[in-house]
Amino acid sequence: MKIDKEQLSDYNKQFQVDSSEYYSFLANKLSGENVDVEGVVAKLTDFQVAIPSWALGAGGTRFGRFSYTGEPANLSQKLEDIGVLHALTGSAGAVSLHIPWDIPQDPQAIKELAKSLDIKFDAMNSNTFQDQPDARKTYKHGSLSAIKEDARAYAVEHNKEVIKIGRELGSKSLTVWLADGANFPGQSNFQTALTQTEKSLKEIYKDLPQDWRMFIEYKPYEPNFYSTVIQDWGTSFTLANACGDRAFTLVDLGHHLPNTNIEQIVATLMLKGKLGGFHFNDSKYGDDDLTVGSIKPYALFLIFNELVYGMKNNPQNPDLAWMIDASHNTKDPLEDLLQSLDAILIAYAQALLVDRKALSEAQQQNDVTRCQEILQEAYRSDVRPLVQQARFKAGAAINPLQAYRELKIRENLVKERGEKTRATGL
Ligand code: PSV
Ligand code: MN
Repeated sequence: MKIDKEQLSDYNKQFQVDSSEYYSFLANKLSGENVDVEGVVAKLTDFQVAIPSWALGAGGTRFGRFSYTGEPANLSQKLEDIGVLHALTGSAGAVSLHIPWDIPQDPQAIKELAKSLDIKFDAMNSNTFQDQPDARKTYKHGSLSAIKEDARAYAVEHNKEVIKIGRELGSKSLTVWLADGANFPGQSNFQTALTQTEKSLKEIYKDLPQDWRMFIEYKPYEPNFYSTVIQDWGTSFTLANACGDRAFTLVDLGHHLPNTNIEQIVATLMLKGKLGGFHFNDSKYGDDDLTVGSIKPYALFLIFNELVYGMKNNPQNPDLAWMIDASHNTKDPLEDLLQSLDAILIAYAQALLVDRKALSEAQQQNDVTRCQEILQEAYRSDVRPLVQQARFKAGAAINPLQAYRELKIRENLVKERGEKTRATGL
């Protein structure tokens, strides 16, 4: 299913007057405060977040999964779903493929389809956390860290294969997330596991094309519940440094123990020029993969505050690869992704409004109260007119979720695909 631009601009007409009055009011106020409003809107329009190929179907837990109706049954349909998100929001112009769940059978056709939908191929994700039905070696006792040499070599080969597939599509990065770890104390030797992991990552890195980057994702627990080999940003940072200039740490918001100061991690990594990728989601307890901004919007804002600061002040850090890494167990996956995209842009817009000069002055004077006021002033601003304006400029829907429902997109997808299709993924 494809949304045509004319259909959207007709649909937008009913909101245009309201939205521009609302926008003018805010724009006047902000201009009076020396905010470059058009600059902020341009940044919002440019911001593109990749949608992972596993997020278009319903998610589940180890206790089960309830499918959603009209789920995409193959990669082309997944791209079409991302095309719908991108047409509605103007900010989902990339896909992040997961191999082997979504190996393109006909790369050329997939490339053309993506191009027609204005979708780029962002980071490729390898998978050494599951055995495939035709697997020649098992990852039961680890992959890149495994004690058995043949399991490690098998996992390294898989990552090289993922790079190869990514090259054909025009991707420029590889994300490695390792599920490796231990369920019980004594099960593995921490130092050996880390040493093997570093060796394996270096092997993969050798195969990385010059214009590619490698992202090393960390996670404190799950699926292993006693220890994880790459448990935190420090471990990932050490490994990235050992690999070389094109290896970076990837921060997934759900991969922290409760109350971790993620914004400080972001600041440290950007200062060191080592933050490469970012996975958005939200959580109450652990790696819950909930809709972005649904539980801790202030934390999201504080994280964006550091990202915005880093993007402005840390030329040593590369442009980031943004991706939503959420799962939607009971909602329509596309509606959930629309809500996440909205929350991301809102937090970004709020962070762009922080009066950095005033903040720096207040910090110089140790005016703690004023520092807090400056951040909260930005956080408490209703920036939705700026986000709407950015979407309007991109020719997207002013209210994407409402448009999605009123244009009856899910109903049309069900008509096209049927009730019982099932998307690949966890
Ligand atoms: C692991 O929890 C993770 O965050 C990694 O990014 C995976 O690629 C993704 O979720 C899907 O399993
Ligand atoms: Mn992730």
